[in-house]
Amino acid sequence: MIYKTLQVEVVGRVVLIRLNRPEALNALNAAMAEELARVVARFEPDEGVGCFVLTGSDKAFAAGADIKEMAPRTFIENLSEDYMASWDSAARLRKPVIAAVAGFALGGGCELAMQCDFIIAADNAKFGQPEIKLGVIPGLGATQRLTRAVGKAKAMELILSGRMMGAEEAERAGLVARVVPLAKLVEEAMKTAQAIAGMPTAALMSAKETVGRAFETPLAEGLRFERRVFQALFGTPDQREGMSAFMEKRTARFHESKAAE
Ligand code: DAK
Repeated sequence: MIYKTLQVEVVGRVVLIRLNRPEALNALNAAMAEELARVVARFEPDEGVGCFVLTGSDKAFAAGADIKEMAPRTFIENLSEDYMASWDSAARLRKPVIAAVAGFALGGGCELAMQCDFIIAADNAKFGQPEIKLGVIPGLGATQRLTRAVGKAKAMELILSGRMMGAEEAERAGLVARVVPLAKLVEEAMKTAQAIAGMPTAALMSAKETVGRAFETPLAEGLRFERRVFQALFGTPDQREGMSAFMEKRTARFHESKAAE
């Protein structure tokens, strides 16, 4: 498939998606939302795919929603078209997705990274929610996801001031899983993604869904859900294979002949 705003590459069991609008620092526009949705629809059901990596360029993961496209919009248009609602492809992925962030991740760009399961950041990454400077507020999840990730004090400070924070601060605050040198960002993210993609698919998808429940349910309900999913995984061949391999002191064979075409 040919994409105008993305570059897509399948490496082993990992789909590497690069946002590719260098002229606008990867600002998120309608065409990109539509193409990302197509990539997800194409690869998510593929048994040969175990993990996704979403990245940008060395200068920008994404500098936010496309301000030039957004500026003339009216309230009625936003309401009737449910503006930006189609930017939920990464959040809807049921297989793991890693954001590999270098440079600017601002506004909708930071929110897109937060839709992923975790963020690996280059040492030059800068995260921020500058919408306040444009007379609006975050609209793609930051008031909720950033607050859950870094706590109320830091989320309020970032959203109310529009200040950017660097990679080290973002890691200390819990927004970022790991910081790596810029030159190694994609290599490290791909290495992590290949390791994840080698795990048994049903367990991966179950683990992702169950951790996600921690943000949506009371503790007792989340623990009950976790226990039921744990119990159910004993109905999968991968549980037999994983535990047998351990006892036989050999490497488990989970995905033979299932690499994405
Ligand atoms: N949109 C469009 N073009 C952008 C852009 C953006 N967000 N960011 C950068 N560009 C363009 C610049 O206009 C420039 O284009 P030319 O002028 O060369 O044609 C080119 O990219 C290079 O940018 P700069 O020359 O500005 O580069 P610098 O290195 O000097 O500065 C910067 C980099 C990232 C600090 C600066 O570009 C900047 O401040 N960019 C805007 C950052 C920003 O405010 N982002 C937040 C956007 S608001 C919603 C959900 C979500 C959203 C909205 C609604 N609903 C559910 C309703 C999301 C909103 C946002 O993200």
